[in-house]
Amino acid sequence: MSVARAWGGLIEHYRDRLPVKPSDKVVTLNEGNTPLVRADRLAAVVAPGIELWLKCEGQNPTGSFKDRGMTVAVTKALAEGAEAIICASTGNTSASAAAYGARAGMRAYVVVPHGKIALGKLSQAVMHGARVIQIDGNFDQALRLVRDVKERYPTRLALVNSVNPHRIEGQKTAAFEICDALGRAPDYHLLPVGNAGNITAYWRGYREYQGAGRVETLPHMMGFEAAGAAPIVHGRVVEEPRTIATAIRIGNPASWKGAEAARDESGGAIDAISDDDILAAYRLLARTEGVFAEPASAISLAGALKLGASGRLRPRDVLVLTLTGHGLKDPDTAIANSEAALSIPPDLSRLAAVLELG
Ligand code: AN7
Repeated sequence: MSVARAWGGLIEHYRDRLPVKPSDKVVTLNEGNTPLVRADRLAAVVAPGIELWLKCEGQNPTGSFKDRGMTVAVTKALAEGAEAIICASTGNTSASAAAYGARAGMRAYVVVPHGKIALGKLSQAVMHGARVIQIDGNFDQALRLVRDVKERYPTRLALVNSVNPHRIEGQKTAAFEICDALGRAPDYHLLPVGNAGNITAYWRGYREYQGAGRVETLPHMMGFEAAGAAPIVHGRVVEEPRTIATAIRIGNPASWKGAEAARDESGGAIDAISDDDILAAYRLLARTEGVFAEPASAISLAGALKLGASGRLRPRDVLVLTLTGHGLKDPDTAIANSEAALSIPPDLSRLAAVLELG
């Protein structure tokens, strides 16, 4: 009988493909190894005969894919002797930085746009003891600010946004996991695009696995921006990005070029999705498959529906959708987009009437 070894986090598992030295003390919450869930009921809605898989990144320790990059970035920050970590964030990066900062015993500072952070993410950042600094401005301005402060104090602070190359390195492991689970690369990989670090990371991961002979083919990378925050789709900076999907309310993505390279080298596309279509997919995903993802993540499904409707998909095509963050991150949007609870007295006949039994 073989003894299963507990999952020790993605640095332990993919160490030979990551920039971590044997002497680095690994800062981990056992992130990675997230479920890849087959979704046949949704597949039938998207296009006939396709295979559809959900990479459920909300099952990471802080509820988003950011933990993959953060374990590597904070491990390196600690090794390099930084006193503190800092990031700008639309929410999930701040939650992850706060948790990994706590784990490492380092101070964490997070700079966020005032009033535009989902409740769950803000709760995480404050609970893990990060100093939360709100600015009267958007994410792009917050990122500019933290890049400037990093430039002025280069050795004392570690910047843990995805402009930090260690973040991208960690995040590429999601592509490895998908290939390891499927025994091949998908035909299409669909994911949200905000600051564009993740699409850059996935593309690097798939190419690296192909280069190593682990997979033969590469997926078409299909990225989706919210229509009110779609700089890459339109080829110009959006000064005042707007969308219900606050995670991707970004008008000037740091990894713009990485996203374009992923799109062009893979024969993929980056498209825009309206808030109405994001919200419809958000509800459909939760109701059809029992998987609760936050609005920004649901854009992957909205994109799949659009791709299916275009007639481009063929039977037996394999699609993987990254669901980047857990639905519990943003309870306000969930409640606002669901039927209100019913209130009745504690009375059997009233309950039976509601159940259409009597
Ligand atoms: C759920 O937390 O930018 O294109 O500051 O939280 O790699 O930026 C979050 C981004 C998609 C976009 N889905 O990923 C932040 C932040 C969710 C996210 C994205 C984010 P990138």
